Amino acid sequence: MSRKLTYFDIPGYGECIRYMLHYGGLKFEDFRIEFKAWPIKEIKDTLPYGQLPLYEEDGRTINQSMAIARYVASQTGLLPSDPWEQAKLDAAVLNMYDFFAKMKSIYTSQEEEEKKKALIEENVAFFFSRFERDLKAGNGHFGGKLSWADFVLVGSALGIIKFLKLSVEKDYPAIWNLVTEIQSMKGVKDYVEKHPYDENM
Ligand SMILES: N[C@@H](CCC(=O)N[C@@H](CS)C(=O)NCC(=O)O)C(=O)O
Repeated sequence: MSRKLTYFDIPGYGECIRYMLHYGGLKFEDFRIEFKAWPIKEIKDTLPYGQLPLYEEDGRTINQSMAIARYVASQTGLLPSDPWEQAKLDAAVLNMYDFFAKMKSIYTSQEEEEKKKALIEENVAFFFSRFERDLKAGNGHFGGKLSWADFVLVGSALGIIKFLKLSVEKDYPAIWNLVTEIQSMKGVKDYVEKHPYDENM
């Protein structure tokens, strides 16, 4: 089976998909586009909605990071079969997605740097305290056992934190336990060693 993930050379929306593909041992082409060189019109114009990530499998293509992540989760044992459990995890992921969207809108806004920094800190505290609470309620995992929601947090939410040059290690122990757990897993460990968060930012 041929698989290709096209995304930027940064962590962010697409990073959790890379983590899951490595976790599942699914071979794929990790096609990276230089974020600093974007927009590249010849590529952007070919994308269904002009944005990345894009995932291709045996000639079929899907966009939307979380749709791709959920599909890859279904192929790697990270999506439960029970519809209620699935919905709970969808909600956890969409809570994180609200965080991504918030960060993106602040980061790209015209606000003064100082105001942006304050807004980012305020929202990180709002969301991360809730992610921490939800992880504790699930004994260390969203929904009680390892799933794609955990990978979205460690791959993408943390990737965004690092991209913004923020540090949340000290304040959120349950989150950091999960980071350690996932980043030590076979497949993910080798990947993380080759692509530390700050390599290309
Ligand atoms: N809803 C989309 C949003 C994708 C998105 O915002 N991608 C950003 C990078 S994280 C992008 O392609 N930015 C470049 C652009 O918009 O031209 C998804 O989750 O895949």
